[in-house]
Amino acid sequence: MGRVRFPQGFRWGAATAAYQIEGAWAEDGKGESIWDRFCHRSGRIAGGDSGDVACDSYHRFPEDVALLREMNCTSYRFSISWPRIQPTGHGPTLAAGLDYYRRLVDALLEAGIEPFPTLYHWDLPQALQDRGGWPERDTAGRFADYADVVVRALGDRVKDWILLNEPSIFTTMGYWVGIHAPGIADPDAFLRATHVVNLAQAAGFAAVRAARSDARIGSAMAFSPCEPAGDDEADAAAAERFHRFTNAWYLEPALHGRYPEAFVDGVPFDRMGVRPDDLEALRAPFDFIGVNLYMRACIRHVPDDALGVQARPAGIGGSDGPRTDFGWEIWPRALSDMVLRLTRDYDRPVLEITENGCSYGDGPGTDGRIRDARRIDFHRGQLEQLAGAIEAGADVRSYHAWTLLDNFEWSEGFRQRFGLAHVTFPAADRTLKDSGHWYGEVAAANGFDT
Ligand code: IFM
Repeated sequence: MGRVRFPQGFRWGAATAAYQIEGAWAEDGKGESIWDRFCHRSGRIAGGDSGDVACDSYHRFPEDVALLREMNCTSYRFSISWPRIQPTGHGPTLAAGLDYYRRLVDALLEAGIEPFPTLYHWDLPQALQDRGGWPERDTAGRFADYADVVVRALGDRVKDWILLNEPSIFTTMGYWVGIHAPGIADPDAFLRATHVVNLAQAAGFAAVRAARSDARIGSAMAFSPCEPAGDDEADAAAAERFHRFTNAWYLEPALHGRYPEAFVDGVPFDRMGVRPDDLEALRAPFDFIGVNLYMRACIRHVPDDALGVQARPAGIGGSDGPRTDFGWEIWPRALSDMVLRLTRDYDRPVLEITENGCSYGDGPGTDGRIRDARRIDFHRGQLEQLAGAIEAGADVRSYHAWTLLDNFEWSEGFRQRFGLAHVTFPAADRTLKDSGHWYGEVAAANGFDT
């Protein structure tokens, strides 16, 4: 028997996002977000679900804090709903919205849990979408103003800030594939959105730094180590292009003021709307990189794509590992491979694991207990790999399981359950699963036996 250990002071946490758990979608003056609109009107969410009520965390957050405490968590990653603070995305702020997050933060601090908020986890105010959304340059400045308001209000109690959650995903799914809000499928709008989001990231970084010089600031990126799907050189080159296009597209601009060479015919600056002085304005010298990781990507060369990256995943992960109930391949090495690549490529940056988890539908047995052994196996496998990467030199400071509660899983509605705690919908009653109890033991012991 061996022991998987983590460094002293390593932070154990769980993650959530406002639209996925809060509910109260139109309460206390909150504005409409693109997700409110998309759920109410698009007809594209499984089961016709929406985040109108979700886990009702807007009213029941003390129960969330109690669960975190029961799991010995020392960190909680949650997100702040922009339209709860600025209903139309600019102008006057809502005292009730700021007050809600103040109460949440205070409850966390009182429980000995560090608040780790994300400023943008996909719920853009609909009014900003009506003015063009992320493809519109002005949105970058609006985001910086919003970041300034929030950090001035909460910065006396919150030290660590995540600017954006998974920019590659919300731009791709929202503006290119169109299955997430705002439901647009337009490659040119997508390309412009990627640049405006990078401008927003840098402007947001500067705003947070100006409001609190002692803040720790980063973004949470969706990472997947990219492997060639086949043996030929074309797939190998495509895998590297795809890595640059997904993993590095929001990192290279922030850390080096440049776009990576992801396109076969060069970066499409014109289509992206890049202006002469823009590249320098993209810099955001992060204090940490947030790592959201679920799977590896196995990439094929495709000569006929509309963007010019000429690379596409051959499936959801690879085809060798077992799958979660969502159909995602389980490949624990993906986490260590990615963490070690970031460690090599960016000169050993501070890394925070901001999301990692799996969807399984296990519900309560007749005795009420939720036996989700597969989730325990999943986290165990990932954590073994993570400990190995730390041993090999990576500077990883925390691990946040996705997610604290079963919640609204975007276009999948409530049918995918990623939580360490089971939630009944629509009653929103919470019960810790076996995995939650196990996670609490790991957090308390800062490791586990193998
Ligand atoms: O639920 C999402 C989360 O909002 C962003 N990262 C991936 C999770 C699982 O799909």
